[in-house]
Amino acid sequence: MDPEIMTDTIVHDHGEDGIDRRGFLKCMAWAGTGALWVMQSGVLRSMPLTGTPGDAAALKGGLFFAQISDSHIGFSKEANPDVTATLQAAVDRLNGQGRRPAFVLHTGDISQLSKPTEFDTADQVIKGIRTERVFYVPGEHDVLGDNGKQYLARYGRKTRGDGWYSFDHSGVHFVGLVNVLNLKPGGLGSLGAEQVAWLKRDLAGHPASTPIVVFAHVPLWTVYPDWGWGTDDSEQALALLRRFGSVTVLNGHIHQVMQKVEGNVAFHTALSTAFPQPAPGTAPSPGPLKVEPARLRSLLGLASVTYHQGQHSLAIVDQPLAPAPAGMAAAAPAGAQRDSFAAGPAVVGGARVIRIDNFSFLPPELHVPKGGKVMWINGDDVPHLIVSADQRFRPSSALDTNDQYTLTLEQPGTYPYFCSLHPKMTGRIVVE
Ligand SMILES: [Cu+2]
Repeated sequence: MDPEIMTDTIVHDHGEDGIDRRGFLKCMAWAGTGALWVMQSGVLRSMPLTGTPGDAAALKGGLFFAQISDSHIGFSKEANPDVTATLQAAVDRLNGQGRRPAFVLHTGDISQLSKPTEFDTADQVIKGIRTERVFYVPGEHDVLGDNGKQYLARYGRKTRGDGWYSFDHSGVHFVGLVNVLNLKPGGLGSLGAEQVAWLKRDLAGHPASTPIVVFAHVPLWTVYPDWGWGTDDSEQALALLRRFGSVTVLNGHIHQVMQKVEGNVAFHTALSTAFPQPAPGTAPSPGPLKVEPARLRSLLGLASVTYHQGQHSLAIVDQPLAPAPAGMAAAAPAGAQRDSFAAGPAVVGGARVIRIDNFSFLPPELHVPKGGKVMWINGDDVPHLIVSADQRFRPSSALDTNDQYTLTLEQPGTYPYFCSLHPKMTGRIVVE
């Protein structure tokens, strides 16, 4: 392996915020071309997938499983009008690679709006994967409006608490965690004390030599807090994992490949099968990224993971649905300019309007007279859900694009609120 390539693609965390953006971008460029990542004794090594017999050998033998993420069935906006077709393409890619995965992990956002028909469609397509079993953890899109009840009934039978669980396969201990429920205003993803306590008990019986794979929807490392890409209490979980010699953390949510190694813990986030999102900080907000149609499938994909017993290593191969078209870079570009949604009328039907644009409430603080009407209008391509931070008004349902929620506030005072899907989004209403 070219030592220069190794140096370029190893990402170490030296910054206080846990981000090495330069390293990320290099990793992403590699991932788009298909790269083989090998974790050995806490060191992540990579090489481009060349299609040579050496690659085939690396994928042969041992435990082989796959990760699919963020299928968002039900999404139909410009960034990808047919997410069912691209999920199907991911299934075909998996079925076509000559080796059956022992099982598949789906790391959440199965659906766009938690609609039964969306879950049904996803199930239909995923049923086509030639594998023994599919294990799920929920994304925030899968628990809309019912705190995950429907998700649990469909995918969480025999799990604990809000849907966490563990299982063993080929000497590897797998732990599925839930970090999209009971989120706090201004915060990130959250595991909660009950789940962390369960994790402690779950790991207690395993010797440090057991390879551990943890999977959850929102990254369990701080990728980009401004966009909510992290988990508030992940450190408590990671503290329990540090004594193990080999820990691999698989996440979704951010719709792009990023990785980091910290001691014996290797973090890896997967591509989406639905749409890409901008690289951290390159756009006003996260959300579906529209790219040239010819490029879309090169930015979507899945991950295959191989573990060789006794070698103490997991190899992760990111597999885009298609190669990048010639002359086009594989890494996600900066977000395209959008029309500003914020410049609409301030009053609609007698209600004062709060516009939701690029994951922000505009204005962030709205003053209304006693008994005044307030209306939120969602201008984003993603759903948002308005919740009173102190339970003083009824939450909205999930607001899709252009949906509105109207409320009349009788009591004078300050009403802080937030989006329960993206708790970084906060605002307040002052009733005078
Ligand atoms: Cu939101």
